[in-house]
Amino acid sequence: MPKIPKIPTIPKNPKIVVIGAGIVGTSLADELTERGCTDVTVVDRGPMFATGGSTSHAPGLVFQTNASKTMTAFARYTVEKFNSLEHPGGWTFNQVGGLEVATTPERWADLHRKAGWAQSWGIEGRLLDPAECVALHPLIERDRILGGFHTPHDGLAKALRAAEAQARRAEARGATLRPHTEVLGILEHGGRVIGVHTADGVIDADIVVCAAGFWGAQLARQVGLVLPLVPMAHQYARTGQLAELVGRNSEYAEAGLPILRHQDRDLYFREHGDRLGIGSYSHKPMPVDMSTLLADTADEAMPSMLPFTEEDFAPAWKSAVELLPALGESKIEEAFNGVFSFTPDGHSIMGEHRELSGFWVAEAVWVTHSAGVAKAAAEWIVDGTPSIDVHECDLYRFEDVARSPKFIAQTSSQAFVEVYDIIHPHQHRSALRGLRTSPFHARQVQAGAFFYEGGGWERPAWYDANAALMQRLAGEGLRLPVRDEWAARFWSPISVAEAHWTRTRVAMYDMTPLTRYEVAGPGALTFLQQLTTNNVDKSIGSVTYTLLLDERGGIRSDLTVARLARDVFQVGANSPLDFDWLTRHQPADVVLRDITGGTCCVGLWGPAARDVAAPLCPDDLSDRAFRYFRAIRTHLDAIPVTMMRLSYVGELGWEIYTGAEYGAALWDLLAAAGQDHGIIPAGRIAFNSLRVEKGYRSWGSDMTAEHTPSAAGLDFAVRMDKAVDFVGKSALSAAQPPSSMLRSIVFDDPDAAVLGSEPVFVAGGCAGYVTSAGHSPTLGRTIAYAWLPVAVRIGDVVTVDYRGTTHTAVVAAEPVVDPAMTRIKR
Ligand code: FAD
Ligand code: THG
Repeated sequence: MPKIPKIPTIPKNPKIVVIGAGIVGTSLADELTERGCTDVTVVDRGPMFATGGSTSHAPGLVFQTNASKTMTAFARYTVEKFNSLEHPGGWTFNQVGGLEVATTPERWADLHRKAGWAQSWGIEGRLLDPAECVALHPLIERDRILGGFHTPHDGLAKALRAAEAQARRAEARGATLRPHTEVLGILEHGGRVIGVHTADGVIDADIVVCAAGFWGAQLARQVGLVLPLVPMAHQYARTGQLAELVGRNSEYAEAGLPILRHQDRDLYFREHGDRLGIGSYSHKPMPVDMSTLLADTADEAMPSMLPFTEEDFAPAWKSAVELLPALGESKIEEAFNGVFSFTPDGHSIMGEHRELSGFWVAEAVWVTHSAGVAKAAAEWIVDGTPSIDVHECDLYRFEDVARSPKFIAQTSSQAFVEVYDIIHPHQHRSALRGLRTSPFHARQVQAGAFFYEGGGWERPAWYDANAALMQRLAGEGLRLPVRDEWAARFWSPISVAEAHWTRTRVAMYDMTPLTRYEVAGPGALTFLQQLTTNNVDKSIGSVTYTLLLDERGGIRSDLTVARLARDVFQVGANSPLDFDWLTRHQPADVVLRDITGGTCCVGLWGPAARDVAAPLCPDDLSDRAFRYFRAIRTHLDAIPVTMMRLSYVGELGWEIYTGAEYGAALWDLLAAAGQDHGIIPAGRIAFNSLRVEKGYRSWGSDMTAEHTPSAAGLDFAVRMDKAVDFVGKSALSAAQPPSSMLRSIVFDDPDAAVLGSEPVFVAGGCAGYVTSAGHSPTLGRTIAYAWLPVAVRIGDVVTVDYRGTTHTAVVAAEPVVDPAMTRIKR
């Protein structure tokens, strides 16, 4: 059997050129050389190490806690590493701790949420009352604050020393440092990078890593790569001497007070000896025009320092003085508008160019995450797979819709505005909406849909037209949960009625945004067999649930594979990352097409689904004729459709696919045929609750590449005995049993709500975290998935901290609903 084309392997000790000697490039040189890749050349257009890039004047505040587990892990590694670096000039990390204060009840509540993240991701921290905050940071005006969140292991990075220390260590292992060497072009041959062109000539390379900071987008564009980052100016100012600080800090230490955030006013603070540094995000976004940047900064020593715009700082200064009255005696002595990268989602950008082997990027990285990103990038380059899940930072996570200059500019500006805002997990962008709509959109608007946005798609969360069901179901004994104000945002109890209605009657769900591909050609079967864990070599009409693993055995995605003809498969996938992964492995005899656009899908589910569809269909839809996990091409009335008998909500019914041009007719047909059966349209919230109670995982939140199938409870989708070796199989064979597992937990309080990432405690200690949750209409309780140690047993009681409120929950046997599959197979 032919082997799948492996992602090209690199020579044993490849020649690597790293463009940029900022904190990212130097950290990368260190990580690469540590892994035995010693033929590394770091080039920078500037001097080393005050190159003039963002690193040269980053004040170096490192707050580790982030909504993202991965970003937090990157930060934690950076702290660990910088704490151990040695530089003749002095410290590289000053662990003064971090303090975030709240001046509004909303922020105070949000700090509880953040304290939860810290526990979930293993960062030490404690919520403090105002007096405790002032004890830690005596400059704070006690009466201004409601409390604070203190993280003793956060602190200040001395970014330039850290860069130099890492670069020198790399140099000692054989790396070459070339300051004053500007890369003018990337050289390629036959789809591979072969070097870089500089003013001083060519440097040969097997691998080129673009770590050029906010210049990276320009460089990448030369090789046809869109990097969604926007250079943005951000104000940083230093006061004159403050009497309160005189004598507090030695010249060596620079700072002793915790780094401080006043996020209600978009400000942060650190000490510089007896002065204070103030960073402000309170001004309007100031995207930088790269074409005039050099001219704009011609008088500056640093091309990433723009002249200070005092008027933009005025409100920040006022707010700063309110929080720290000692500032009133002082004034700003030095200030600038410094430039660094913002991305649409605030995450970094890393990965290898798909069309140019050997061209890698490590971009839009804060000092905070720099060593963590560099480590993961080095593992990726050297070993082929990073040891931690990096999908949130993957270069190929962006949908086409998100790659226009307009989208990138808008969303990155918005990311700047919101950098310190309290962001609800279901808060969706308001600009650039309506870009991708299913053919059902007009009907959904008519039915009063409240739309979420995902991948550019408008996705109904619930329909106001279903409001009347609430009363009706209340009459049948359905109890609607009462949510707290935070959990009730972007949510409606109508969704509970929709979910219940699906379990008792029938509903139609817009599944159009479900990513789907056609995989066709003589090599299609072998290709899918070699990339996925389950056996997809089954009869025409079979549908298989299967996993994509990486080489380390981590779950890259979960898919459904429908065999529509001998050599034609339809794959139901999760994100653009799946398309990227398939494309990278695609052999010449396979055609891969993303057919999401141009087609549409309705999920028709509920006990009455067959009664709705059967009269419309020339084929026999009985359980005997059309079995679970089978697919057919047929017609509903006059509309050509592909029907797949499967259901992410765990009910009888089908996913019904057709061309986009038939979409509106299909919707109307089902709505009319379902009228006598009480059919309703139902939204994402109901959809999610139903799949959680049914035990189905959502890739990206419940499990990621960090987890193996057995840990995620998905061993049933892995055929170790399959004739074909699949990617990740050998890693699974060698894998240790997992130490934690994904479990279902059911909350005692029917009104308890959790939204994800909350810490879970067993016997008083934090043991894991919530991934996703919903209100189970069947149990009348909130139900969630949580990663918990394997020792935790079914029936054990756990507690969950939700923004400072403790909820109790019980570990439940899975699936909580319909373990016998009697609902779905009837
Ligand atoms: P850079 O440091 O910009 O390095 C990129 C290098 O690439 C540059 O040296 C440049 O000369 C070189 N280069 C570019 N193009 C070429 C080319 N064609 N050929 C050769 N060389 C090239 N982060 C935090 O974590 N905490 C903070 O408190 C913080 N505060 C900040 C405050 C300010 C005012 C600013 C401006 C940034 C702040 N940041 C902070 C962000 C942080 O500084 C940056 O995200 C980080 O330094 C980026 O590192 P880098 O190595 O990617 O980029
Ligand atoms: N529909 C289709 N494709 C998809 C999804 C979908 N691909 C991506 C994502 N969703 C995959 N997730 C799941 C999760 C569970 C199931 C289907 C897709 C499912 N599981 C059965 C179970 O666990 O009992 C399958 C059992 C079996 O292997 O037979 O149905 O929503 N098209």
